[in-house]
Amino acid sequence: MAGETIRTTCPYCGVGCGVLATPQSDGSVKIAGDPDHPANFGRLCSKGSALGETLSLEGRQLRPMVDGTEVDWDTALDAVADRLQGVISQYGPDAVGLYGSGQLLTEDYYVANKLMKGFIGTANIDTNSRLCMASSVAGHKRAFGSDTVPGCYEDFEQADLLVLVGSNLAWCHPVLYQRILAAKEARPDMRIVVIDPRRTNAAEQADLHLPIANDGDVALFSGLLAHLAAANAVDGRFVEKHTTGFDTALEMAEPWTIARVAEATGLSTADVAMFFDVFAGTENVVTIFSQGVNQSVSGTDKANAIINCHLATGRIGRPGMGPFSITGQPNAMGGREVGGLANMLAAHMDFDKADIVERFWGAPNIARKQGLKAVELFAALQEKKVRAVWIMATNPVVSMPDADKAREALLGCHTVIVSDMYATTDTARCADIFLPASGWGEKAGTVTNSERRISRQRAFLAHPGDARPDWWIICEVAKRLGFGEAFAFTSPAEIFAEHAALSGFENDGTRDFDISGLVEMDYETLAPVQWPVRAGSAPVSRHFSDGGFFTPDRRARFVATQPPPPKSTAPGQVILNTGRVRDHWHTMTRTGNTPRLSGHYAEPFVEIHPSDADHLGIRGATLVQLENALGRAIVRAQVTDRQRPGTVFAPMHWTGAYSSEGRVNALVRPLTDPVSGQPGLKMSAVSLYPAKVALYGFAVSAERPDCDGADYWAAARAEGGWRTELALFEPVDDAAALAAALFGDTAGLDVLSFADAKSGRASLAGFAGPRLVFALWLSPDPVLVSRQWATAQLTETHDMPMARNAVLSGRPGADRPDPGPLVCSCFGVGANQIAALAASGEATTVDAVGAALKAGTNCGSCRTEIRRIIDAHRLQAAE
Ligand SMILES: Nc1nc2c(c(=O)[nH]1)N[C@H]1C(S)=C(S)[C@@H](COP(=O)(O)OP(=O)(O)OC[C@H]3O[C@@H](n4cnc5c(=O)[nH]c(N)nc54)[C@H](O)[C@@H]3O)O[C@H]1N2
Ligand SMILES: Nc1nc2c(c(=O)[nH]1)N[C@H]1C(S)=C(S)[C@@H](COP(=O)(O)OP(=O)(O)OC[C@H]3O[C@@H](n4cnc5c(=O)[nH]c(N)nc54)[C@H](O)[C@@H]3O)O[C@H]1N2
Ligand code: SF4
Ligand SMILES: [Mo]
Repeated sequence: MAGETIRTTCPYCGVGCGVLATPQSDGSVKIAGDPDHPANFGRLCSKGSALGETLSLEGRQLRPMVDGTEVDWDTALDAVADRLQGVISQYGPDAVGLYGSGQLLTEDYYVANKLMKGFIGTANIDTNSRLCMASSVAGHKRAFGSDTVPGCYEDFEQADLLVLVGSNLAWCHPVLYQRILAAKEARPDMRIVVIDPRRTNAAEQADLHLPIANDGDVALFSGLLAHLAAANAVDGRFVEKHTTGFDTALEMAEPWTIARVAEATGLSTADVAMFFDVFAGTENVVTIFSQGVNQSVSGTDKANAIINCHLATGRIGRPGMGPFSITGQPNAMGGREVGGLANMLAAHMDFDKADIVERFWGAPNIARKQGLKAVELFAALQEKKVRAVWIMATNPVVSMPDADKAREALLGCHTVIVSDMYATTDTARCADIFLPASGWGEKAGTVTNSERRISRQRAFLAHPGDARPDWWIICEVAKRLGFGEAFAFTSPAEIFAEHAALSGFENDGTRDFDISGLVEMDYETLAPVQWPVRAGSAPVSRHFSDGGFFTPDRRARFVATQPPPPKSTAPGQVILNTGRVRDHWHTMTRTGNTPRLSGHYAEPFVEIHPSDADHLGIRGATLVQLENALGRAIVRAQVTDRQRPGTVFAPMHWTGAYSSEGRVNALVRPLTDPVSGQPGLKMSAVSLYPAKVALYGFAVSAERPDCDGADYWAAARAEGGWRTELALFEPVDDAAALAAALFGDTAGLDVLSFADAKSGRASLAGFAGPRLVFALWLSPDPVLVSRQWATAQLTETHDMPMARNAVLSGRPGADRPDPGPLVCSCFGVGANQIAALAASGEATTVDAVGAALKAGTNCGSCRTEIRRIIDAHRLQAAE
């Protein structure tokens, strides 16, 4: 039966878009952007639009498991409590740890923190936000005395200059990027500067791209501070009245002349000067920063070097201006509010406020000192200082630096408890106890987005099987540990009310985070609201325009920053930079289930500048081995001048579930920022070698192939089945035997085969009636078959011998042209289709392409790629 439309919030990025979910009578769920939500006003990106396709129960583990056996909840919860209690009794509370996630809802997070820091009595609870936001948090606290994002999204639209530092907003916060592009279209004078070593999709639309050398940011913003002073752009009144430390910071910055900055950043003096001039000369400036800032061993200094420039010019907290740390996960901000980080307590209180929290909770065992931060926690697991760990809503075997070591630490640990929806994640495979969590659509609570806006997530599906929300699981364990009274919550609403009350408890305006005005509200109908919401006052959108910082003297602090010494790599090594692609979410546990989101990039890859590729003997589309002392990975080479020479880029997404050796974090060093403890995930030295491949393969199949026998594989969902890249390091003589190993017994199928001894190419295709069951193409060189076309054959009918032969030969017939690599995932439009339109002159603008093919007309995330294709044709035509 079709259900009513439920207003909820997207579970992916920190934009926090409102979503309308309407269950349909056929069991599917219709997804649309919520036109009334102030984050997105109806827009959704490719990931948000495809949410309906991630709700299938396929692959879900719906019963608890203890030591590999399915059990009921009582047994599982007793086992968790017994094992934790056993470790605590023998080794003390600091021998247990909890590793959580910015994807927990505020209510889950609140009880997790309360249990650990107030009742078990250890601050060993940290989260994947340590890998994500910790340097921004530390930078905010150093400058403002509190972890406060001063502005709001509207500022992006009102700014005359937007500076994106280490942020690929076009792919990682697509709806905000679309809002910015729309504002720029309305006000073409608006300028966008992108500071990123790679020419990203965000950089492609910018007025100025500064391809900065990795970790050149502190030098750049130190130089900018010196320039602002020299150019008389400093707001003397603001600095005098609301800040301290300006002179020392300036003194440290002054040696950073444009020439020295250029040298340290690898930028031209002209580009540096242009950036400094436009920054100095524009009052309405917003600087958005993300993981190119945070994920660095100088991350906190980068954040402060940026904030210094905004404090110096007084451009903070007023419309259209301010430093803006953009959050990654849907509830990265909520996690900071409840104290999910090991160095914070709760409700933005530090450990010096432990008495307040102790009183409020009636806590028997309040933690009074910081706990272990993520990287330290995994080191402590390895050293057996921590003997039991509970991992919730994160996949550290993929996402932690030195990921092989993280796995080893878990495998050697006495008790590993994992709460997830899927028991097949690389991390859940290390669990002694698996707890089946309810997922998006099944659970209810709140999330806080990048602009401090709290929105409800609401359930529109029943809990499947035994799956339960995290808050419930945590409270049940707390009861079994003897803390029943403090965890007697029966709903997320009750938890939220307590969280809101704590934020106002003994606050009196001394702490930024105060939502005491929400204690009495109706949780069910709560509309999106920005904090603070103090009891009796209106919500506040912007902070600090008139000082009022949360330091003891209410003044902001300039932080004198010193750029890190230049990094050198050993001869033959390059710097490995890592990050995200448009359509995948982290370790792909959800986006990997949808054909629509698996087509844009279907394989782990590394982007290499042509000069490095030449030098290293690496050809595009071949396989490359990345290696260093920590580990190795094998991925596809993409040769592109969008890279800086000397650095390569690989996505963080691929896991052991989707590839043989695509987990790049096996190579990422666990070095951390000294202030925030955040690891520098974007800068590891690696060596690159061409992989010694004897035979490349590509396959499409109705069922997932068994790739155990392949030396390299990467499998991706496709409409109608799977598409799989393969490679073998030794030659194979019997292609039919290989096909049987991959696809099972082929008896019963009509199998066509082709082999050419001279070229070494071979192919096989198996049909059941008109349906293609599998096709396999083999070649000593990378297989030259159009992936989009080949994949589409899984859903075509093949009655005619000609159609079957076309499959075998891997060549599209005239009746079924090759659409080319996927560009628009919403409407399945490929690059060749767009190029053909551009070449024919029928469409010369992105909108015209949209009118003809619909591409780019839903979420808009692919519009920059469409533009690139059109521009390439313009250039060709002009040549
Ligand atoms: N599609 C998609 N969107 C997502 C996510 C996802 O998994 N997929 N994840 C979400 C999460 S949790 C997060 S944290 C955000 C991350 O959002 P972003 O931070 O925008 O994404 P990243 O790709 O990790 O890194 C951003 C850029 O930093 C650049 N960079 C690397 N080193 C440096 C440096 O030293 N200086 C400068 N200036 N730049 C550098 C990289 O080249 C990269 O282009 O995305 C969120 N949104
Ligand atoms: N090299 C490199 N490494 C990185 C990064 C990088 O840029 N480069 N980025 C870092 C950053 S910013 C981040 S945020 C991390 C992300 O890394 P992870 O947090 O490890 O990645 P996810 O795939 O989002 O993991 C979330 C897990 O929680 C499960 N899950 C989803 N919803 C729920 C729920 O409600 N309850 C429970 N119990 N489980 C749930 C999902 O199935 C999934 O297994 O990666 C970090 N690692
Ligand atoms: S931008 Fe996309 S992923 Fe982020 S919240 Fe909005 S719809 Fe979700
Ligand atoms: Mo993140």
